Amino acid sequence: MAERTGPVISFWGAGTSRTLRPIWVAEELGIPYELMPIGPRTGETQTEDFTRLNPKQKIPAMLEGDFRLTESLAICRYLIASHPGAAIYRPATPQEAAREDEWCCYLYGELDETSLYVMRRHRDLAHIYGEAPAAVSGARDYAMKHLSVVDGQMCGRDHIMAGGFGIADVLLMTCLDWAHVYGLEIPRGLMAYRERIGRREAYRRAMNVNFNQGA
Ligand SMILES: N[C@@H](CCC(=O)N[C@@H](CS)C(=O)NCC(=O)O)C(=O)O
Repeated sequence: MAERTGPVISFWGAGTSRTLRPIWVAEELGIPYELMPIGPRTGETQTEDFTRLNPKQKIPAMLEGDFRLTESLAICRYLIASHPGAAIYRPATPQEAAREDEWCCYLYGELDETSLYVMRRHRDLAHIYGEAPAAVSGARDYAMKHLSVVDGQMCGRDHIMAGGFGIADVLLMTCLDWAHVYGLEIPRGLMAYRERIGRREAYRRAMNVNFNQGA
């Protein structure tokens, strides 16, 4: 039987911190993929075809065969679980898995959704979700508080998990980039972390694909 060489995984969505995550993990793991670079708030998430793929009308989304998956974190987890290999950190014990999960829940819940996305909703997307200056400034303060907590917890480490670069770093880095774009002052230790992680080849390739839609 002829071996299948082309991409069997398709991603939808480009141009945001959330869409960068699966693209970056695929680049880290060397997984071939094709990208439908539909953007947020362009109307492309509202089409009938896309709504069939993701009734939430959100990006990113993934399709592999007839397996549909949404949620940036879930897609990254799936890519790592379904492509064994050493290229990315994988917890070896229940305790390590729990620690990594703790970080992912924390970063996703407190930085991504509760801080940065609140700022996006009530400032950039105020025409849809309503103007709420107090919510935006509260979210900004909240982000600053948790960036400082993360900085303290990291203690200058190269990666979140002692075992190496992993999914929690993907979440942290994409939140730091987002915070930077929003003009938040990132603590010095996290700035150094951001510079180090930003030198990863796979990150650079993914940034290029996600933001420039280049090869
Ligand atoms: N929890 C979701 C959030 C996805 C999300 O809100 N995506 C935004 C763009 S970052 C979106 O698709 N918004 C709808 C639209 O732009 O039409 C994830 O992490 O994947």
